[in-house]
Amino acid sequence: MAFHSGFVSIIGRPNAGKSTLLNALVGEKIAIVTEKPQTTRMCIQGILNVKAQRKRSAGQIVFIDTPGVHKPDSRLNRKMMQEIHGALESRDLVLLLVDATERYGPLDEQVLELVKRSGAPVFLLLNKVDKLHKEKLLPLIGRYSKLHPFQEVIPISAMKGEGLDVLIDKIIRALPEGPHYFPTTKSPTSRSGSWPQRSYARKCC
Ligand SMILES: Nc1nc2c(ncn2[C@@H]2O[C@H](COP(=O)(O)OP(=O)(O)OP(=O)(O)O)[C@@H](O)[C@H]2O)c(=O)[nH]1
Ligand SMILES: [Mg+2]
Repeated sequence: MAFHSGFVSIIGRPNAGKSTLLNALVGEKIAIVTEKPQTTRMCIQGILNVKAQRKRSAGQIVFIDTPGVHKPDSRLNRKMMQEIHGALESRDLVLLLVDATERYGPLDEQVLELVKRSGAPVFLLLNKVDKLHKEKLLPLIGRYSKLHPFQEVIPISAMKGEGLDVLIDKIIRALPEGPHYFPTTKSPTSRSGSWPQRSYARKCC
C-alpha cells in the first residue's frame, strides 16, 4: 500500500490551542501550553508515524506548531510573524485552528487572510468544543464554512483528545505519496486511542 507523508502547519490566533493540539497529536509534551497568549515564540516540529489501518495508508506527518498570529508591532513580534510565514511556505496542508467558544474577530480575519494568500489546502479545526453547548456547533460550522472553501471543517477538543482520530485519518488521506522525512527509530510513546504510532519532537525553522 502507498505511503503518505508531508508537512502540516498549525496556524491560529494566540491561545487557540495550537500547542495543546500538537502535544495531543504526538502524545508528548513538546510545546509549552499556558493560558497566557503568545506563549509559543518559534516553530516546533512534532513527527507522527501512522500505521496503515483498514483502507487507510500508513504515513508520516510532520506537524509544525507556530506562534499565534498577532500584530507585528515589536522586534520579537516581527520575528514571530516571520516564523509563521515560513511555516506557511513549506507545508503540504494547513490546520487553521479557531477557538469555537470565542467570537470570530479581526485577529481571526488576519489569520484567514494569511492562509488564503498561502494558497495551501486548509482544514478548519473548531477547537474547545468541550466547552461549547452542543446545539451551537452546527450553526457555527455553517457560518465558518462560508468564509473559505475549507477542505474539511472538523470540531475537536485538543485538551480532551476528541476528534483527533478523525483528524489524523483525514490528514493522511489528504497528504501526497511521499518518503519518510525522518527516521522511525524512537520507541513508541504510550498513548490511548486507536491509531498506533511512533512520535518524537524537534525544533524547526
Ligand atoms: N477547554 C479547552 N481548553 C483548551 C483546549 N485546547 C487548549 N485549551 C486551553 O487553551 C489555552 C491555550 O492553549 P495553548 O495550546 O497554549 O494555545 P496556543 O494556541 O498554542 O497559544 P500561543 O502559543 O500563545 O499562540 C490553555 O489554557 C489550554 O489548556 C480545548 O480543547 N478545550
Ligand atoms: Mg503555543
